[in-house]
Amino acid sequence: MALKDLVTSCSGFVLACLLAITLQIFLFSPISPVSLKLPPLSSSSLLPKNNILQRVIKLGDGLLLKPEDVALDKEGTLYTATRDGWIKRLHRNGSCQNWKNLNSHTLLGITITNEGDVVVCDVDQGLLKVTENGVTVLSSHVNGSKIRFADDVIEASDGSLYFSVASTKFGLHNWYLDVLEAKPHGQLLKFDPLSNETSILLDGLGFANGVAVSKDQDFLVVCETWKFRCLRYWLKGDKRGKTEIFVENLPGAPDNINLAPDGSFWIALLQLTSDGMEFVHSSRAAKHLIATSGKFVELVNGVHKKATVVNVGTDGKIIKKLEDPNARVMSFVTSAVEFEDHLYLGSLQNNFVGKLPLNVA
Ligand SMILES: *[C@@H]1O[C@H](CO)[C@@H](O)[C@H](O)[C@H]1NC(C)=O
Ligand SMILES: *[C@@H]1O[C@H](CO)[C@@H](O)[C@H](O)[C@H]1NC(C)=O
Ligand SMILES: *[C@@H]1O[C@H](CO)[C@@H](O)[C@H](O)[C@H]1NC(C)=O
Ligand SMILES: [Ca+2]
Ligand SMILES: [Ca+2]
Repeated sequence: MALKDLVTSCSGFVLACLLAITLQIFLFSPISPVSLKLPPLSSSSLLPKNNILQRVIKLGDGLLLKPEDVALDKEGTLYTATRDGWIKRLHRNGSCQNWKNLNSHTLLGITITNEGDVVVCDVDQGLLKVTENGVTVLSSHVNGSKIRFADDVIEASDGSLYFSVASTKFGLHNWYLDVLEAKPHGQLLKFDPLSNETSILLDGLGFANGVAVSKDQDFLVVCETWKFRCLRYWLKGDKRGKTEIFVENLPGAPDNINLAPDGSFWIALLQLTSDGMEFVHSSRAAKHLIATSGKFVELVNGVHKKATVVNVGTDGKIIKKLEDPNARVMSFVTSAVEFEDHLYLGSLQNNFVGKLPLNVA
């Protein structure tokens, strides 16, 4: 065979292989992506860099497996749901108690009601109530469909429970595919404890995550992770039932949000993309390719590289930003709760709750 023929047949073979791989990637892709606009870089340079989150004290180190969210009751007992299915309690005297086992690896947002009950989101089962006497499912269906990926919950003073569904399409283990697809599959739901009914308040949200109620109970804030913004949903007044942007172009992708005692909010921000991988979000072809392998997704996903929380006023202005810029002590911080001049930080990477005195911040 002449060299020329060999080159021709080889390149033909290579071309056929490339075509086969491409078809494979597009036909069997788990996502049908669109382009995602990342916030302008200027939004992250507004506030000075710092490493304040490296000063946390580690609570329950090694005993609390990836505590995504934390809540404190009026007495100062801390509750968190861990990856091994426990609702654990940290008492003021420092002791860590395995309180209730819910036999689930997918417990996320947690809150304490005015009556002192614990309500927790389970990605698989929906909204659960946990008391000394046991566990009950409060809400598992909405509008005839099973609730998938309940993410965060908050109680309003009238007893209504507002909770988010991050994605009706993807699950907790492949949540990043929702980011890559960049189509809004999130919802804001309401559970009415008088009728036991669940209704859809907002649909088509970009990974609906943290939910908080304002100090005056006049609005809700719900965060849309890959839209880098949070929405304000009015509960009272002329704008009741209306939605507007609360804060946008956040210097990170918002996860949980919690009301601070002064009426402002603490929002945990995720570094959604590894440095240098931003181009993936504007290329449908790159997204299809990345979605074929968990290893590729890990390369693009930047959540383990950093920790950031911001304090945002009721006017939607960022007041403060606290970071661990190189994940030396904490990364993938998913929640920040203020209680008695300290911040308590949950994470889907660390096996402790971080406690930060706010007088150093
Ligand atoms: C800490 O407080 C809890 C709750 O009051 C109690 O059950 C526990 O025994 C205490 N542990 C220690 C070491 O004092
Ligand atoms: C409720 O379900 C019906 C029937 O499946 C559907 O047409 C409708 O769009 C749903 N409503 C909402 C708000 O999702
Ligand atoms: C709501 O559920 C609770 C607990 O299952 C039950 O006791 C109560 O009667 C229910 N209320 C209505 C209006 O169905
Ligand atoms: Ca929460
Ligand atoms: Ca969350």
